[in-house]
Amino acid sequence: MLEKVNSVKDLKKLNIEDKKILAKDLRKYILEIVSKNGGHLASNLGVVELTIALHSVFDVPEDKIVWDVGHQSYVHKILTGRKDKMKTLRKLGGLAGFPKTNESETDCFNTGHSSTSISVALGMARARDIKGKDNNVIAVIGDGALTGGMALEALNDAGCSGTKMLVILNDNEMSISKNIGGMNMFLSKLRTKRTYTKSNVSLKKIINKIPVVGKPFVKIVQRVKRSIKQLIIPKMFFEDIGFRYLGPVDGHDIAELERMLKITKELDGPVLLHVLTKKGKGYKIAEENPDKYHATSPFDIETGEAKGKKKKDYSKVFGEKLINLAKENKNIVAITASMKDGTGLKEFQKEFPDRFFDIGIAEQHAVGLAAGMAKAGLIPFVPIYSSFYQRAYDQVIHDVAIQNLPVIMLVDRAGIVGQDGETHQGEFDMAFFRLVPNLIIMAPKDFKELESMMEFAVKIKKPVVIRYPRGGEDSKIIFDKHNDINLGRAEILNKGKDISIIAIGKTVARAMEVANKLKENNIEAEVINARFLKPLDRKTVKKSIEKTKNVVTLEDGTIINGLGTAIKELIIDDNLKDIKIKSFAYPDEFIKHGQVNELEKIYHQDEKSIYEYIIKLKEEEKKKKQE
Ligand SMILES: Cc1ncc(C[n+]2csc(CCOP(=O)(O)OP(=O)(O)O)c2C)c(N)n1
Repeated sequence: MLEKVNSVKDLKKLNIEDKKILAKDLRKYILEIVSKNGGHLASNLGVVELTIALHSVFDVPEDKIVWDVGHQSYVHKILTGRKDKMKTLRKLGGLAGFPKTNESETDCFNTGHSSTSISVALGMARARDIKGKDNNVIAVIGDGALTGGMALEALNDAGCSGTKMLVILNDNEMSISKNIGGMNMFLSKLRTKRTYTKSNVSLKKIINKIPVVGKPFVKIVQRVKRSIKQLIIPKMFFEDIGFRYLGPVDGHDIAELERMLKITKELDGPVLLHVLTKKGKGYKIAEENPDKYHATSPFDIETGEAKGKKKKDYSKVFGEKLINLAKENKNIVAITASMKDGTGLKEFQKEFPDRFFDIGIAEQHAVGLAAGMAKAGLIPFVPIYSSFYQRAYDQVIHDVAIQNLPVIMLVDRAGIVGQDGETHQGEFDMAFFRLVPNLIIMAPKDFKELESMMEFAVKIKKPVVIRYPRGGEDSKIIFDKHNDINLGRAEILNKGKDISIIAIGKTVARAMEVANKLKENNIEAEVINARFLKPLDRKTVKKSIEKTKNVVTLEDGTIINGLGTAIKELIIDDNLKDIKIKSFAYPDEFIKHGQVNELEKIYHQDEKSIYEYIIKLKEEEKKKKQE
């Protein structure tokens, strides 16, 4: 059936039985693609019927469908003319793993971070009204994403707006792992009321068909039903805040979904349709382990086993070290914003369930909560991915830094992350944290140094940021010496007189690789592991620069306001003369998806580019001297 469907136009011609076959084909195709390219599997398998129904009832691009997070948009992509291109999913130059307006006019908004869809959809609906148009606007949001503050702020606004819009709550009881929190408790009460709304809606339709008395009568009946509903479902939250609530509806029943969606089209004001889906639906291995297959690297379809061996990564090292530290110090607690697997906290939760807090997709709250805990004598560790720390920026400044509270902020997936693309690249954290007073900002060169930095962070009793990349130690360089961590002190890893290579975090290993290669050309590079972006070890850096007069800085982040900027400031502030400096960092732009090593090459951050720059520099220097 999938062969026949190249667009939503083709889809709309199918009957329900054909659509059921199409759903099967779509699942098979998604499985085939994701097992090869990696990507978000379970969420997409869960929304196959919902996406078919949406595109059967609504008309994109006139109608606007805003996919929250956007990780579940694969079916949408396939049905909107990108079927064949799916083979390029998440690859360099290929389709993105999230909606992109420049990919298709049916992607009405770029997403990637959670909980944005209701705000955006409300904005589009208000714009529609002001412009006198009549298109539909739909936000598709998961129960996990609904735990995010932005989604709740938007519900609050939309509910009283009177604006016609549809929020589809795709409820699979899962965030990445099991969903948590008060909203989840509330939803679980609604989930059990399966039959209620079905009869409610059909009754309304029947009454509506009665001539003359129909419309006024239906209003009275609805009022009565609303009060009955209040009795059956205690505190009917959505209706209380101004939404018309419909559901729950079986999210794998295409006919029922289409029927309900058609009804929502006829209703004015904000409507919430509660859809129950199963994460991983149709692929048993993912149904049984929806968290594991939420996002996956390439795997074998038969066994579900990952292709290629999973190497130890920084998140795991962090999680293991935290357990050790917590055994010695009862004040240590851990907070995650719905990412316990990704950030390496799964085992910590098992070991210290009372000192572990999964607080939903709520990065702002995570940092605010940590600040309160720190003020009251605890030592909170808060690992959040770099790009999601953007959410908690004010909390870091206002709740943590101003009060100089000992919150330990682990910036996971810092730097270029690869295939998730521009919304997920972690290139900005050094830039935005560096300008915050009181923060101590570090990045380890390897696993061992991460452990030492964590120990140091516990001792120093100040706000600390430790950033580390996605993945593990991916260099041939093995550091055998590990100096103690001292506040604001860098370490010199290689002495040299010809050029200073100052690096931080994962780029330190690259600096050593380059230095080793330069040795073969009789160029002696001094390699400095900065360790601290803030406070910078001005003394060590200055001494080296004054000696070599040539500086290269390396960092896995944006060119603006990172290590390179800090060194340039030092050169100017301290009036160092005749210095040549080149900063290797990412340009002032959003970095698209692709493998990390591919992107490093494109942006000239790889070993070869750095090596060649230095060789050229030294050749030019030589020429000048000879002249
Ligand atoms: C601000 C932010 N924090 C964390 C994430 C990582 N993340 C991606 S999907 C997801 C879970 C979403 O759950 P839900 O909305 O229920 O969708 P499902 O995958 O269950 O369909 C999380 C935590 C994110 N994308 N954005």
